[in-house]
Amino acid sequence: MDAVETAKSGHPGLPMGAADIATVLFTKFLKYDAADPTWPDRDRFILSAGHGSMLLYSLLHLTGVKGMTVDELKNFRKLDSKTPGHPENFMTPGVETTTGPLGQGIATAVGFALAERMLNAEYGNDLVDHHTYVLASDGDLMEGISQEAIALAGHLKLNRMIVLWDDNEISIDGPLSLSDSVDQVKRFQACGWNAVRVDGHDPKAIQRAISKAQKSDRPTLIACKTVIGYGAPKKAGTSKAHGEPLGAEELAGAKTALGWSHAPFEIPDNIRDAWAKAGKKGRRLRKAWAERLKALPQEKRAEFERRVKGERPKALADAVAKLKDRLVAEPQNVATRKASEIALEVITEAVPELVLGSADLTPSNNTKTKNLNAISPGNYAGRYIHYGIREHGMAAAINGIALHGGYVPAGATFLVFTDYARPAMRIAALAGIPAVYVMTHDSIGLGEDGPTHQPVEHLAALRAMPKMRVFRPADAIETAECWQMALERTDGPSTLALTRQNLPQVRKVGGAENLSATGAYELSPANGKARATLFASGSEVEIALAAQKLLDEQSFAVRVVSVPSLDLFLAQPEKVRAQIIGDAPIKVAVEAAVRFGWDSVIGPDGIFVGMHGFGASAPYKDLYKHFGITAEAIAEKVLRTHNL
Ligand SMILES: Cc1ncc(C[n+]2csc(CCOP(=O)(O)OP(=O)(O)O)c2C)c(N)n1
Repeated sequence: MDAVETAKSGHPGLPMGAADIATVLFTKFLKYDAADPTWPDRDRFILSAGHGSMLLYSLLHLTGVKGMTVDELKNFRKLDSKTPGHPENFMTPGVETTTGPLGQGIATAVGFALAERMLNAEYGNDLVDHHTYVLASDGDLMEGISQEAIALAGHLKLNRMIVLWDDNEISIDGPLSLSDSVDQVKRFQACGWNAVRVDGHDPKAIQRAISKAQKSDRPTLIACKTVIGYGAPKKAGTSKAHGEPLGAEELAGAKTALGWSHAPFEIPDNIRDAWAKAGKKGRRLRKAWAERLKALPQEKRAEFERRVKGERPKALADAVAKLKDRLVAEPQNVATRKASEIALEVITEAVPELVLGSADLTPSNNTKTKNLNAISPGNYAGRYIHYGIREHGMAAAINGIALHGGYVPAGATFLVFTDYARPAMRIAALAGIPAVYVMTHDSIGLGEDGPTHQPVEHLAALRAMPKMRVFRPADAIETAECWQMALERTDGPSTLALTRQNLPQVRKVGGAENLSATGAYELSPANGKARATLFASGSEVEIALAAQKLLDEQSFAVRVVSVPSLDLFLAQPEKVRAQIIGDAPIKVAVEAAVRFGWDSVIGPDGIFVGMHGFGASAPYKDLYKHFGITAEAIAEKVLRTHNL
């Protein structure tokens, strides 16, 4: 109440209404040690309703997490505080994941709970044995993503996942009855969960429900009936308690009603001591765990530590270099989705923490290599996840798997359906989560499925997302290089845009040097002084090379620059960019997508050969002709511009 009042903004209602639930959880159940909020075998607590952040910050402060001082509470929502408006895992010790967009937390928690079971299957109960608790609000459960999440968790029998629902029947517009009449208990039960109702202000009832949930063979929903803004004389139980400071009068009234006579931010010693004790509750367990880790054979221990720290194995670079040499010796004219599979055959061996999966497009995405076994309900020894047709749920689960630690997750669907996954991909970018998205069928090159399935604006939209890296490799060698960069990246997500259609192998050199690392490089120099530069990505590199040949035949020298990652290229120092862009007077960009973004390379007067609207349904070669993305069209445009 005091922090929200001081900040003059924020959400007091949830922290006040859910304080009883949180107190039972943190003092009686949560396995954690405030002295080490990153201990790998801690229970995870995820505040899905991120707007109630002050509840989480209060808990971190009271239990004694280092750095979470009372001053941080006083600086709630101020620049550079550890107490931003919504929880950010990269700013605040003890915050497991960024939440705020409703539904993301509960869906991310599925990934946490799954990663726990998978790591347990690899390392056993001695090292991995914890729960994932979620505090979710009405809004979390109304969002569509919650359905994908709970259906997946129920199907996989993720019994370490326990959701405490702050069932207060209030949202921003007023009573929930304005817009919702779902029986959530029945919905969760239908999805394979235990679901029970308790009085959310009865600590004993909450305690009994959590105890029972811990013994279940299924995930559990505990619907905790609460009063939003509990204690506030006029605002309790109304939407007025949701998202604004209580105001002096209401705040004073609430303190009286709750029997609290202390000054703002003042915590009496007996209460502080009790919470500090709760914060130390897991210390003995953590120390015993550390002893068990120490007792492991050196190699196994080092591998576990490497994985939970998120360090990549040295074998990755070697494996990719070897593969590239093999591809130079035996060129593969395959779709880049197939090239990705070829790369994954060796990369999955080199990177044991890489976990793949698809939203029901496994045979199209080519993500399941022969050496990977799929996990199934109750059997988590495997590295492949059938996410079902749940792109959004998949992307959020991937965030949770990565944040849990021990794994690098990659999920797949068609590039056009990044729209269905985008809110979770945005969390990955914002929170710096190293997730990989394998997005195949990346243009009109997918052909007959038509414009509903043909992405045109998606590359630009993903490139516009800060910290998202977008790769669009041109052949099998670039695909291997892009996979290497995606996996070596530990500070954010990567999207691999891959073709359905076959492509020739355009790269002639292999070796350890990753030519894609600057995002763009000269693939084919001009035969003489270049009069134009053709920049192309992915499947259009082949077309640019054909145009180069046509122009060469007319004694018009042009160079071709392959651009496997436009955003990475644009992030290079000016000098590097200038050198690769070169000084040929005519600049052409070729990409079977919209122009947005390419002006940074070719300028507003550069020639763009690509898409200017939605695609169409036809065999892909006909589409390339229809939309004018051909070598002839490029050559003709270059010569016309030259002759102007
Ligand atoms: C995806 C998304 N849509 C909208 C919002 C804005 N918003 C924040 S809280 C909230 C609903 C509040 O109701 P509830 O979830 O029941 O929380 P409570 O009022 O109980 O705190 C909304 C619509 C959001 N944070 N995320």
